[in-house]
Amino acid sequence: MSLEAIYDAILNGNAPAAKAETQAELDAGTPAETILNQACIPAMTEVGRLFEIGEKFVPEMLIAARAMNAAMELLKPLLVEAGVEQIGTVVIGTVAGDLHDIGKNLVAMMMEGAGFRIIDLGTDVAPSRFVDTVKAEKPDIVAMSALLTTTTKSIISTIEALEEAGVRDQVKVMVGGAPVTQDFADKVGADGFAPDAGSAARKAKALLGLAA
Ligand code: B1M
Repeated sequence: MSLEAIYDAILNGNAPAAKAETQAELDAGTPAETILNQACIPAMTEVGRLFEIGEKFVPEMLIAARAMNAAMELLKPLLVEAGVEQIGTVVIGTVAGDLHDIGKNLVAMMMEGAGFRIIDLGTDVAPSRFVDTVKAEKPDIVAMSALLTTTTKSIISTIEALEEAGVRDQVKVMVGGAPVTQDFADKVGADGFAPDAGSAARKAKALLGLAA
């Protein structure tokens, strides 16, 4: 039992071990946030590095992601404070063409923990779905995640769709994901950007004028 064992289990795509080691670490009193930041996220980062240099392939990335999700099932209830007062509504999704959802799920979780009601549209979310949900649910924030350089274009088309539907001014738009930068956010006219899940929750509160 150790953070290293969780790291190894995710890196090797061993979901049962990832779950068992995470539970053992929690039972030993290690905070959920420590497990997330010192084992789970570094393991997925290493998976990405190995993919980049051709030492891991897509199926291995997928089973590593499943192992990460197995650990996250245990961590989520602890990261999200129970019964916090709702401070606003966030519609979140991974943009059209993009199936990555681990980072988006973490952002949603941290925002939920900060007190937001979350409407999670999932992955590969078409601009029209964001628009329809804004009209139906009147959220305070639309949060878009993109993990592929190619799908950052979907952020632009979603903002355009919100403008065309006449609802862009009714919401704050937040963007993030590995290829997204503050500079990109400024260029596409987003209201906010955050580099990671913790700062995304703080940014969401700041956009609504609430203390972070
Ligand atoms: Co993909 N993939 N993938 N992949 N994958 C990347 C993103 C890649 C960088 C790997 C690489 O080349 N090194 C690369 C993208 C290159 C690029 O475009 N620049 C890549 C590729 C190429 C692909 C495919 C095209 C591979 C192929 O089929 N040839 C394919 C595309 C499929 C598609 O989407 N249409 C693909 C598929 C997959 C899997 C399905 C196998 C799997 C996803 C499983 C899943 O998500 N359920 C997968 C995985 C696991 C990865 C890596 C290894 C890990 C991503 C991850 O979960 N990171 C990734 C390499 C890497 O990132 N190192 C890679 C951990 C997560 C916690 O971080 O998502 O960055 P991240 O989220 C962070 C921040 O970015 C931020 O907060 C999060 C938490 O701190 N954040 C926000 C995210 N959203 C935010 C929103 C905000 C604010 C902050 O406000 C709204």
